[in-house]
Amino acid sequence: MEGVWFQELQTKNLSIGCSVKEVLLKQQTDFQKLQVLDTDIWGRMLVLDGAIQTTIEDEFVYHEMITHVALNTHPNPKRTLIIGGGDGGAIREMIKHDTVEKATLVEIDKAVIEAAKKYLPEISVAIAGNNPRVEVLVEDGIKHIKEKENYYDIVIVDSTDPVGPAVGLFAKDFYAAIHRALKDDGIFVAQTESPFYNKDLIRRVFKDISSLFPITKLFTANVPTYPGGLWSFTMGSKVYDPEKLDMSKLRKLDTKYYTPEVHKASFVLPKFVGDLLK
Ligand code: AG3
Repeated sequence: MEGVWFQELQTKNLSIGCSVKEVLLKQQTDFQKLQVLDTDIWGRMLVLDGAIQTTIEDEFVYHEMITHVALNTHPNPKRTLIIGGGDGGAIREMIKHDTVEKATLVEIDKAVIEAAKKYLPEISVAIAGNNPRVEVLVEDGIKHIKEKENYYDIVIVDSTDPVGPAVGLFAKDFYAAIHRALKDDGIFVAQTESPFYNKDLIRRVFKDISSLFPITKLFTANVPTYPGGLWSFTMGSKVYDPEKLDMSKLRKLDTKYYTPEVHKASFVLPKFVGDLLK
């Protein structure tokens, strides 16, 4: 191993590493430790509290899947919200849907937004310009959601891991507040970590969301830079079933990972993942 390497300790006993060309930013924000590294294998990479959040090479998988599965399940999503996601990747995907009139991003850490604008322009493109359909708020997502009722068509939680500042974003009372903030046919999606290394979390979150939403489903995608590679998302929907759609009617989108077939297939779970939900 030569030169400078970055290493994320993914679990107590496992790490993932890559060689680093350049350290672009290293900063302690009011909320977390923030790094932007230029890596040989994945290009520029955003790291928060030591955990890889997104990289230029593989960001499309996560950002397309956390948004399009929900938005394409809704026939007419107009008012949409992302909690977290200060890098801008999810909202960039969201506004690919022409139905969306106002897409709001609520990020608690302004420094993440600023770092993304400066070092990850491909990802932050939608929050960097003055797009009239995009609203960026620097505030606590939990507080924001508690103030809304019967308001959003879609709520997406694009959080960090369930440690430190993000713990409250995996709590049942937060999910209940999201349920209230959604319209009668609203849809909610949260990133819910690795089926290999976060089994208890996935079980617990699925149970909590099922107790609130009549239709609760888990879907997966492959993100090479996240622990285990296989990543989970949990959806709560009040009316629309993401598996009972006329696939030929889905909105056509310019994407690299998401297709109507991938939408459908993402709900087909490996047995050990399906078993977590029983
Ligand atoms: N949010 C989920 C990142 C989780 C990765 N965990 C880890 N590397 N230990 C990503 C934010 C991208 N918008």
